[in-house]
Amino acid sequence: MNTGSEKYLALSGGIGGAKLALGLQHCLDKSQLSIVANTGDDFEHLGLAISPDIDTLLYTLADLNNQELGWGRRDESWNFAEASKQIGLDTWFSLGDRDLAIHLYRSQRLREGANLSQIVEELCNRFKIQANIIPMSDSPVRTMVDTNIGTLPFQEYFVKNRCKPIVSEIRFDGIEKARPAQAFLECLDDSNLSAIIICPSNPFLSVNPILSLPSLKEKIKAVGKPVIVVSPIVQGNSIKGPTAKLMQELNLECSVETIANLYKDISSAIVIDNTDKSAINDIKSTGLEILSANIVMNSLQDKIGLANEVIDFSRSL
Ligand code: FO1
Repeated sequence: MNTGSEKYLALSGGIGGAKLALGLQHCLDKSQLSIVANTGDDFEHLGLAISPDIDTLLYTLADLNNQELGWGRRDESWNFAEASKQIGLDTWFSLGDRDLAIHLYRSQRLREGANLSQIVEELCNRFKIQANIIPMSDSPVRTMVDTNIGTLPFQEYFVKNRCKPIVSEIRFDGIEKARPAQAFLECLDDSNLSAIIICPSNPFLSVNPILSLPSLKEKIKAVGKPVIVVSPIVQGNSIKGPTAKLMQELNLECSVETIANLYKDISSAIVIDNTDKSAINDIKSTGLEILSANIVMNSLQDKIGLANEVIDFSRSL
Protein backbone atom coordinates (compact mmCIF):
# COMPACT_ATOMS: atom_id res chain seq x y z
CA MET A 1 0.00 0.00 0.00
CA ASN A 2 1.34 3.42 -0.96
CA THR A 3 1.10 5.86 1.91
CA GLY A 4 1.51 9.26 0.27
CA SER A 5 3.75 10.95 2.83
CA GLU A 6 6.63 8.48 2.38
CA LYS A 7 9.43 9.77 0.18
CA TYR A 8 12.19 7.81 -1.53
CA LEU A 9 15.51 8.93 -2.90
CA ALA A 10 17.22 6.73 -5.50
CA LEU A 11 20.84 7.08 -6.63
CA SER A 12 21.32 5.97 -10.21
CA GLY A 13 23.60 5.62 -13.19
CA GLY A 14 22.23 4.83 -16.65
CA ILE A 15 20.58 1.67 -17.95
CA GLY A 16 20.39 -0.62 -14.87
CA GLY A 17 19.44 2.18 -12.51
CA ALA A 18 16.83 3.56 -14.90
CA LYS A 19 15.07 0.18 -14.98
CA LEU A 20 14.49 0.24 -11.22
CA ALA A 21 13.65 3.95 -11.37
CA LEU A 22 10.89 3.13 -13.87
CA GLY A 23 9.52 0.48 -11.52
CA LEU A 24 9.59 2.96 -8.63
CA GLN A 25 7.82 5.56 -10.78
CA HIS A 26 4.95 3.09 -11.24
CA CYS A 27 4.65 2.55 -7.46
CA LEU A 28 4.98 6.14 -6.19
CA ASP A 29 3.59 9.62 -6.86
CA LYS A 30 5.79 12.37 -8.29
CA SER A 31 6.05 14.08 -4.89
CA GLN A 32 7.39 10.83 -3.39
CA LEU A 33 10.19 9.93 -5.79
CA SER A 34 13.48 11.72 -6.48
CA ILE A 35 16.26 10.16 -8.51
CA VAL A 36 19.77 11.55 -8.33
CA ALA A 37 21.75 10.90 -11.51
CA ASN A 38 25.48 10.42 -11.94
CA THR A 39 27.02 13.22 -13.99
CA GLY A 40 30.58 11.87 -14.03
CA ASP A 41 29.94 10.51 -17.56
CA ASP A 42 29.09 13.99 -18.86
CA PHE A 43 31.31 15.63 -21.44
CA GLU A 44 31.30 18.01 -24.38
CA HIS A 45 31.11 16.63 -27.90
CA LEU A 46 30.86 18.69 -31.10
CA GLY A 47 30.26 21.70 -28.86
CA LEU A 48 27.22 20.02 -27.26
CA ALA A 49 26.71 19.27 -23.55
CA ILE A 50 26.22 15.50 -23.20
CA SER A 51 24.70 13.99 -20.01
CA PRO A 52 24.22 10.28 -20.76
CA ASP A 53 22.85 9.05 -17.41
CA ILE A 54 20.44 11.96 -17.05
CA ASP A 55 19.16 11.38 -20.58
CA THR A 56 18.80 7.62 -20.07
CA LEU A 57 16.66 8.38 -17.00
CA LEU A 58 14.63 11.04 -18.84
CA TYR A 59 13.95 8.85 -21.86
CA THR A 60 13.22 5.73 -19.76
CA LEU A 61 10.80 7.49 -17.39
CA ALA A 62 9.12 9.23 -20.36
CA ASP A 63 8.81 5.87 -22.17
CA LEU A 64 10.88 7.20 -25.07
CA ASN A 65 14.02 5.10 -24.56
CA ASN A 66 15.77 2.99 -27.15
CA GLN A 67 15.67 -0.48 -25.61
CA GLU A 68 17.91 -2.09 -28.24
CA LEU A 69 20.82 0.33 -27.74
CA GLY A 70 20.21 0.98 -24.02
CA TRP A 71 20.86 4.70 -24.62
CA GLY A 72 19.27 7.37 -26.78
CA ARG A 73 15.74 7.56 -28.15
CA ARG A 74 13.34 5.04 -29.62
CA ASP A 75 12.51 5.18 -33.38
CA GLU A 76 15.84 6.90 -33.98
CA SER A 77 17.29 7.83 -37.38
CA TRP A 78 20.94 8.65 -38.05
CA ASN A 79 21.01 11.23 -40.87
CA PHE A 80 22.95 13.75 -38.75
CA ALA A 81 25.58 11.11 -37.84
CA GLU A 82 25.98 10.08 -41.50
CA ALA A 83 26.22 13.68 -42.71
CA SER A 84 28.74 14.42 -39.93
CA LYS A 85 30.91 11.52 -41.07
CA GLN A 86 30.76 12.74 -44.67
CA ILE A 87 32.35 16.06 -43.75
CA GLY A 88 34.91 14.56 -41.36
CA LEU A 89 33.41 15.45 -37.97
CA ASP A 90 34.30 13.26 -35.01
CA THR A 91 31.71 10.45 -35.05
CA TRP A 92 32.96 7.88 -32.53
CA PHE A 93 30.15 9.11 -30.26
CA SER A 94 26.86 8.86 -32.16
CA LEU A 95 24.04 11.32 -31.71
CA GLY A 96 20.76 10.28 -33.29
CA ASP A 97 18.51 12.79 -35.04
CA ARG A 98 15.85 12.77 -32.31
CA ASP A 99 18.45 12.66 -29.51
CA LEU A 100 20.05 15.78 -30.99
CA ALA A 101 17.11 17.90 -29.80
CA ILE A 102 17.79 17.36 -26.09
CA HIS A 103 21.48 18.16 -26.62
CA LEU A 104 20.70 21.40 -28.42
CA TYR A 105 18.22 22.33 -25.66
CA ARG A 106 20.66 21.61 -22.80
CA SER A 107 23.55 23.39 -24.55
CA GLN A 108 21.43 26.45 -25.33
CA ARG A 109 20.00 26.68 -21.80
CA LEU A 110 23.51 26.35 -20.30
CA ARG A 111 24.70 29.18 -22.56
CA GLU A 112 21.74 31.26 -21.33
CA GLY A 113 22.98 30.75 -17.75
CA ALA A 114 20.61 28.02 -16.53
CA ASN A 115 22.14 25.32 -14.34
CA LEU A 116 21.84 21.59 -15.04
CA SER A 117 19.25 21.08 -12.26
CA GLN A 118 16.93 23.70 -13.80
CA ILE A 119 17.37 22.23 -17.27
CA VAL A 120 16.59 18.69 -16.11
CA GLU A 121 13.52 19.93 -14.23
CA GLU A 122 12.33 21.71 -17.38
CA LEU A 123 12.80 18.53 -19.40
CA CYS A 124 10.98 16.44 -16.75
CA ASN A 125 8.06 18.84 -17.09
CA ARG A 126 8.18 18.83 -20.91
CA PHE A 127 8.16 15.01 -20.93
CA LYS A 128 5.51 14.92 -18.12
CA ILE A 129 7.73 12.61 -16.05
CA GLN A 130 6.14 11.50 -12.78
CA ALA A 131 9.35 11.69 -10.71
CA ASN A 132 12.00 14.29 -9.92
CA ILE A 133 15.31 13.68 -11.69
CA ILE A 134 18.17 15.59 -10.07
CA PRO A 135 21.77 15.82 -11.34
CA MET A 136 24.17 14.89 -8.52
CA SER A 137 25.77 18.32 -8.82
CA ASP A 138 25.55 21.49 -10.88
CA SER A 139 29.34 21.76 -10.94
CA PRO A 140 31.21 19.74 -13.56
CA VAL A 141 32.61 16.40 -12.33
CA ARG A 142 34.43 14.33 -14.94
CA THR A 143 35.27 10.66 -14.48
CA MET A 144 38.84 9.91 -15.61
CA VAL A 145 40.07 6.36 -16.06
CA ASP A 146 43.74 5.41 -15.58
CA THR A 147 44.44 2.50 -17.92
CA ASN A 148 47.27 0.54 -19.54
CA ILE A 149 47.05 2.93 -22.54
CA GLY A 150 47.05 6.08 -20.42
CA THR A 151 44.50 8.26 -18.67
CA LEU A 152 41.23 8.44 -20.60
CA PRO A 153 38.21 10.70 -20.11
CA PHE A 154 35.29 8.37 -19.32
CA GLN A 155 33.58 8.35 -22.74
CA GLU A 156 36.90 7.72 -24.51
CA TYR A 157 37.36 4.69 -22.26
CA PHE A 158 33.75 3.52 -22.52
CA VAL A 159 32.65 4.29 -26.08
CA LYS A 160 35.78 5.06 -28.15
CA ASN A 161 37.81 2.17 -26.69
CA ARG A 162 34.79 -0.05 -25.83
CA CYS A 163 36.02 -0.62 -22.23
CA LYS A 164 38.93 -2.69 -23.60
CA PRO A 165 41.81 -0.89 -21.79
CA ILE A 166 42.79 -2.39 -18.45
CA VAL A 167 41.79 -0.09 -15.62
CA SER A 168 44.07 0.64 -12.64
CA GLU A 169 42.28 3.62 -11.10
CA ILE A 170 39.16 5.74 -11.48
CA ARG A 171 39.18 9.41 -10.51
CA PHE A 172 36.57 12.15 -10.52
CA ASP A 173 38.02 15.45 -11.71
CA GLY A 174 36.35 18.45 -10.07
CA ILE A 175 34.84 16.43 -7.21
CA GLU A 176 36.57 18.42 -4.44
CA LYS A 177 34.90 21.65 -5.56
CA ALA A 178 31.54 20.10 -6.46
CA ARG A 179 28.58 20.67 -4.15
CA PRO A 180 25.63 18.26 -4.20
CA ALA A 181 22.75 19.86 -6.15
CA GLN A 182 20.44 21.94 -3.94
CA ALA A 183 17.44 19.64 -4.61
CA PHE A 184 19.59 16.62 -3.63
CA LEU A 185 20.44 18.27 -0.29
CA GLU A 186 16.77 19.15 0.24
CA CYS A 187 15.79 15.47 -0.27
CA LEU A 188 18.31 14.44 2.39
CA ASP A 189 16.93 17.08 4.78
CA ASP A 190 13.29 16.12 4.22
CA SER A 191 11.78 14.65 7.38
CA ASN A 192 9.44 12.54 5.21
CA LEU A 193 12.36 10.74 3.54
CA SER A 194 11.72 7.03 4.20
CA ALA A 195 14.70 5.37 2.52
CA ILE A 196 17.60 5.84 0.14
CA ILE A 197 17.84 3.26 -2.63
CA ILE A 198 21.14 2.63 -4.42
CA CYS A 199 20.05 1.34 -7.82
CA PRO A 200 21.76 -1.64 -9.51
CA SER A 201 24.29 0.60 -11.26
CA ASN A 202 28.05 0.21 -11.64
CA PRO A 203 29.48 0.88 -8.13
CA PHE A 204 32.76 2.32 -9.42
CA LEU A 205 31.65 4.33 -12.47
CA SER A 206 28.08 5.32 -11.62
CA VAL A 207 27.48 5.29 -7.86
CA ASN A 208 30.92 6.23 -6.56
CA PRO A 209 30.96 9.63 -8.32
CA ILE A 210 27.76 10.48 -6.40
CA LEU A 211 29.02 9.12 -3.07
CA SER A 212 32.36 10.91 -3.53
CA LEU A 213 30.78 14.37 -3.41
CA PRO A 214 32.28 16.23 -0.43
CA SER A 215 30.62 15.27 2.90
CA LEU A 216 27.90 13.28 1.14
CA LYS A 217 28.55 9.99 2.93
CA GLU A 218 28.38 11.79 6.29
CA LYS A 219 25.14 13.50 5.22
CA ILE A 220 23.58 10.17 4.18
CA LYS A 221 24.58 8.57 7.49
CA ALA A 222 23.14 11.55 9.38
CA VAL A 223 19.73 11.01 7.72
CA GLY A 224 19.42 7.87 9.85
CA LYS A 225 17.01 6.15 7.42
CA PRO A 226 17.48 2.78 5.68
CA VAL A 227 19.96 2.81 2.79
CA ILE A 228 19.23 -0.16 0.52
CA VAL A 229 21.63 -1.34 -2.17
CA VAL A 230 20.26 -3.37 -5.05
CA SER A 231 23.11 -5.57 -6.29
CA PRO A 232 24.34 -4.97 -9.86
CA ILE A 233 25.91 -8.45 -9.72
CA VAL A 234 23.98 -11.70 -10.22
CA GLN A 235 25.69 -15.09 -10.06
CA GLY A 236 29.18 -13.62 -10.33
CA ASN A 237 28.44 -11.49 -13.36
CA SER A 238 27.26 -7.96 -14.07
CA ILE A 239 23.66 -7.70 -15.18
CA LYS A 240 24.78 -5.13 -17.78
CA GLY A 241 27.97 -3.30 -18.73
CA PRO A 242 31.60 -3.60 -17.65
CA THR A 243 31.23 -4.05 -13.86
CA ALA A 244 32.54 -7.64 -13.86
CA LYS A 245 35.55 -6.81 -16.08
CA LEU A 246 36.36 -3.78 -13.94
CA MET A 247 36.15 -5.75 -10.70
CA GLN A 248 38.61 -8.27 -12.07
CA GLU A 249 41.02 -5.50 -13.06
CA LEU A 250 40.70 -3.88 -9.64
CA ASN A 251 41.52 -7.28 -8.07
CA LEU A 252 38.06 -7.73 -6.58
CA GLU A 253 36.10 -10.96 -6.70
CA CYS A 254 32.98 -10.43 -8.81
CA SER A 255 30.31 -11.49 -6.32
CA VAL A 256 27.40 -10.17 -4.28
CA GLU A 257 29.62 -10.59 -1.19
CA THR A 258 32.04 -8.01 -2.67
CA ILE A 259 29.13 -5.65 -3.38
CA ALA A 260 27.97 -6.02 0.24
CA ASN A 261 31.48 -5.26 1.49
CA LEU A 262 31.86 -2.25 -0.83
CA TYR A 263 28.68 -0.66 0.54
CA LYS A 264 28.58 -1.91 4.13
CA ASP A 265 29.75 1.40 5.62
CA ILE A 266 27.13 3.50 3.89
CA SER A 267 24.15 1.12 3.72
CA SER A 268 21.93 -0.85 6.06
CA ALA A 269 20.56 -3.46 3.67
CA ILE A 270 21.16 -5.25 0.40
CA VAL A 271 18.85 -6.84 -2.16
CA ILE A 272 20.39 -9.82 -3.93
CA ASP A 273 19.00 -12.12 -6.61
CA ASN A 274 17.10 -15.27 -5.67
CA THR A 275 19.79 -17.27 -7.48
CA ASP A 276 22.42 -15.90 -5.08
CA LYS A 277 20.72 -17.10 -1.88
CA SER A 278 23.74 -19.28 -1.09
CA ALA A 279 25.69 -16.06 -0.37
CA ILE A 280 23.33 -15.00 2.45
CA ASN A 281 25.41 -16.55 5.26
CA ASP A 282 28.60 -14.82 4.07
CA ILE A 283 26.84 -11.47 3.66
CA LYS A 284 25.39 -11.67 7.18
CA SER A 285 28.86 -10.98 8.59
CA THR A 286 28.73 -7.47 7.06
CA GLY A 287 25.80 -6.67 9.35
CA LEU A 288 23.56 -5.78 6.39
CA GLU A 289 19.91 -6.86 6.34
CA ILE A 290 19.31 -9.06 3.29
CA LEU A 291 16.39 -9.52 0.92
CA SER A 292 16.49 -11.94 -1.98
CA ALA A 293 14.26 -11.17 -4.95
CA ASN A 294 14.18 -11.39 -8.73
CA ILE A 295 16.52 -8.48 -9.51
CA VAL A 296 16.97 -9.20 -13.23
CA MET A 297 14.47 -6.75 -14.69
CA ASN A 298 13.49 -7.82 -18.20
CA SER A 299 9.81 -6.88 -18.35
CA LEU A 300 7.94 -3.88 -16.98
CA GLN A 301 6.29 -6.27 -14.51
CA ASP A 302 9.79 -7.30 -13.27
CA LYS A 303 10.65 -3.63 -12.70
CA ILE A 304 7.43 -2.85 -10.84
CA GLY A 305 7.70 -6.11 -8.87
CA LEU A 306 11.25 -5.33 -7.69
CA ALA A 307 10.34 -1.72 -6.87
CA ASN A 308 7.43 -2.92 -4.72
CA GLU A 309 9.64 -5.44 -2.94
CA VAL A 310 12.33 -2.83 -2.24
CA ILE A 311 9.71 -0.41 -0.86
CA ASP A 312 8.14 -3.12 1.35
CA PHE A 313 11.62 -4.18 2.52
CA SER A 314 12.48 -0.56 3.46
CA ARG A 315 9.33 -0.42 5.63
CA SER A 316 10.46 -3.54 7.51
CA LEU A 317 13.89 -2.07 8.41
N1 FO1 B 1 27.22 4.55 -26.12
C1 FO1 B 1 27.88 3.89 -27.09
O1 FO1 B 1 28.33 2.77 -26.85
N2 FO1 B 1 28.11 4.49 -28.33
C2 FO1 B 1 27.63 5.71 -28.63
O2 FO1 B 1 27.85 6.20 -29.74
C3 FO1 B 1 26.87 6.41 -27.62
C4 FO1 B 1 26.30 7.64 -27.88
C5 FO1 B 1 25.51 8.25 -26.89
C6 FO1 B 1 24.87 9.45 -27.15
C7 FO1 B 1 24.10 10.06 -26.18
C8 FO1 B 1 23.96 9.46 -24.93
O3 FO1 B 1 23.22 10.05 -23.98
C9 FO1 B 1 24.58 8.26 -24.64
C10 FO1 B 1 25.36 7.63 -25.63
N3 FO1 B 1 25.99 6.42 -25.38
C11 FO1 B 1 26.71 5.78 -26.36
C12 FO1 B 1 25.85 5.75 -24.09
C13 FO1 B 1 26.75 6.26 -22.99
O4 FO1 B 1 27.87 6.90 -23.38
C14 FO1 B 1 27.10 5.20 -21.94
O5 FO1 B 1 26.26 4.09 -21.98
C15 FO1 B 1 26.99 5.77 -20.56
O6 FO1 B 1 27.76 6.90 -20.36
C16 FO1 B 1 27.30 4.73 -19.48
O7 FO1 B 1 26.34 4.87 -18.51
